[in-house]
Amino acid sequence: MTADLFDGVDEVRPARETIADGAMLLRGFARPVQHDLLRAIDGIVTQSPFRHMSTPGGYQMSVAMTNCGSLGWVTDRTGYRYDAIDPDSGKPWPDMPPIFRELAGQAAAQAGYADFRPEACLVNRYEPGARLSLHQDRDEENYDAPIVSVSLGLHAIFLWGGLKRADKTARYRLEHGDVVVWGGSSRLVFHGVAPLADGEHALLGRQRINLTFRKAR
Ligand code: MD3
Ligand code: FE
Repeated sequence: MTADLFDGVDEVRPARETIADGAMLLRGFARPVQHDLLRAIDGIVTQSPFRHMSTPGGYQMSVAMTNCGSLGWVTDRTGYRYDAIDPDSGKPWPDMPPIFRELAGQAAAQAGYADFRPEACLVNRYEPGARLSLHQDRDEENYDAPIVSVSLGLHAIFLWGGLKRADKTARYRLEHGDVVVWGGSSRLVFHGVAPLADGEHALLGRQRINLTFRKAR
């Protein structure tokens, strides 16, 4: 076989990289639908704009958030929870766009999780300097389903720790179009995002948007 037999193969079969047991990085997996995703995000944000939520500890998050789907993740002074209602609009979160469902389902299937049907999609917006400190995702009722995340816009340095907060962290650069499926023994690993470096992305400008798909119940 010659090298040129592989030319173009990456276009249809994205590179996969295993980050840890159960955690698979699909580089560029979302690129073919990038414009559809951005259009869908615009629609969501028109109904439920990005906002900086407060934590139970009284801090305002540097990451701005909104949601779509039948449940959305929210935090306020009383705690973290999934809620069917956007507390700002008083209305249900925007429907999950079909392109979101399809992308999340196909990514999960690539990583070996058939029939992933998330009802919650958290949309995180990072501007330069915004960060997410080390945490576990534990607000879901069961941890059997994976979480699928989609990175768009400026790259982020993703911090990947262990099952204890003090475990040392590895760093991964997540770029525009990268999709990660987090399941199995990776589901409860501590993780975070380092302060976003300034930059200018051709499609998104000075921001990074991350979609996080979850089965909450
Ligand atoms: C690993 N978001 O919303 S996505 C979050 O880039 C969150 O906005 C980050 O962590 C972001 O909770 C990271 C990657 C991610 C999401 C959930 C995970 C990694 C995960 C759950 C378990 C293990
Ligand atoms: Fe998280």
